[in-house]
Amino acid sequence: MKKMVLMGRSECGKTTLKQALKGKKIQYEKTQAINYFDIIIDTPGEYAENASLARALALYSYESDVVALLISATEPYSLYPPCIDGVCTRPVIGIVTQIDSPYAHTDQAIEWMRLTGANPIFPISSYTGEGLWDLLTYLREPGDEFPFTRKELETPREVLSTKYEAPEIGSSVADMSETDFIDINDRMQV
Ligand SMILES: Nc1nc2c(ncn2[C@@H]2O[C@H](COP(=O)(O)OP(=O)(O)OP(=O)(O)O)[C@@H](O)[C@H]2O)c(=O)[nH]1
Ligand SMILES: [Mg+2]
Repeated sequence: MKKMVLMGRSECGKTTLKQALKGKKIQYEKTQAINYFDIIIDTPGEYAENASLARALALYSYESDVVALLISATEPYSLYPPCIDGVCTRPVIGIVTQIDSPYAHTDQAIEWMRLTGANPIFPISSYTGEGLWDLLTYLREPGDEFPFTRKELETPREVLSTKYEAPEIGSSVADMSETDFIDINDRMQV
């Protein structure tokens, strides 16, 4: 599978997408640092929001095969300037997240993403699973076998916690290693 780095402002849904692509349940987890020991490199949104930290993102594009720019379909504006696909030496794809939200204006977000030069663009929902199979198929390399079927991937996830409905302090947090699916890394070669 192609190694992909996720970039985009805080709360656009990078970590949730990573959990959904790996077949896990959804549990809110603030990204504190870049995690690059994985087939999907997850970055904190602050790196995309702050000019000096953004330079670090450029370095992680070299660690990956594909750079994914994310924008939430609920965003009232776009963080990205036009034609930024040319600034890195990797293919740049666009991911429009949270298309299941009642506040989503997906067409507008796709248009903003198109202006960046990202291609192709995948509208997805990590909650419902919509669009995830197309994204995984894009990342697939010869010989890759997914540990779940399309139907399983597109089954709505159990959302254990969100940023706004966090578990109460003191209550136990679910063990994310206990999932219904096999982790995609179990069968993938990085
Ligand atoms: N409705 C809906 N909500 C989503 C979806 N994906 C993420 N969210 C919610 O959006 C909030 C932020 O998601 P995260 O995945 O933590 O966002 P992030 O981009 O990793 O944020 P940082 O780590 O701060 O950069 C959480 O409450 C998620 O549950 C989705 O597909 N649909
Ligand atoms: Mg995160």
